[in-house]
Amino acid sequence: MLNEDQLKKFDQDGFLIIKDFLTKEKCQQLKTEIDKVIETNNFLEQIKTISVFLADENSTKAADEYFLSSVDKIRPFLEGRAKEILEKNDKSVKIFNKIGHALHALNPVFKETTFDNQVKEIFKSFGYKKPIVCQSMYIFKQPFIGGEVMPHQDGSYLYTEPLKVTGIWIALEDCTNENGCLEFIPGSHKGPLVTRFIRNPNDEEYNAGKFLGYTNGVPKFSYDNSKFISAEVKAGDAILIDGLVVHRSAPNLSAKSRNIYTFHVYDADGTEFSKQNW
Ligand SMILES: O=C(O)CCC(=O)C(=O)O
Repeated sequence: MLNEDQLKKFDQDGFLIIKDFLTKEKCQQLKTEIDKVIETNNFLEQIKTISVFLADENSTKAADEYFLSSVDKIRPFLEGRAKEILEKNDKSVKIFNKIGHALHALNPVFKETTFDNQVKEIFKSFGYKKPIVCQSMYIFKQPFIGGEVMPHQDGSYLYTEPLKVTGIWIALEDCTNENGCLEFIPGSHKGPLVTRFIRNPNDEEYNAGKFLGYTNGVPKFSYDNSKFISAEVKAGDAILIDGLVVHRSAPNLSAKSRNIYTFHVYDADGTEFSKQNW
């Protein structure tokens, strides 16, 4: 269970670091498992035939379809520079950006971590009565080419009415300013949800392939850069993330990867998961 000080800090900042959430051995086990997932699913071969290079701001019909249908699958997504690297046939550069979005449901090792007792205790502390895991991601932040994650609120993508969504983000490697640790605007969860990312309600546009869009513009441009603070953490530490707190991560230009596992949870008791969500 979270203690009173931790709950107070979470309420004040909108995020909370929990030291030593996983052992170093467990972190290694998850890293080894993701390598197995890539290998056994033949992802490196698969991506040569899938001409989908997902880039948030450059969404195409095929990329949207690939993304939308990944909700109940274990699927690779590529770094923005992957195409260029594949074309050069440079095997030394790792190109997976993330694997999503159902490791928690389909892979026994990730399932065990996600539904662990200490996770259940955290959601009890937050007063969740019927916690539901709605997505999970393994994010690599590869050396040199790891892409930025633009400033956002998770509630924009995983909206419930009323909003009750929390992310658990677990560092599997040391995360620093050099390799693109998370950055937050403390207290920003007290503010409103700035925009939502929804399925296009206009049938004509939807049928023409414009599947997704923001209700109030791309969040990237909505925040004051000077307000962000870094949350550097060690391998095994976790960060709890309120659905409204503004956070981001910079590109990784360093030689060290920044692997993490994250999943998001909402309370199905007393809230409704929006049908407009991706
Ligand atoms: O790992 C990152 O850089 C971003 C992850 C994130 O924004 C999230 O899990 O909500």
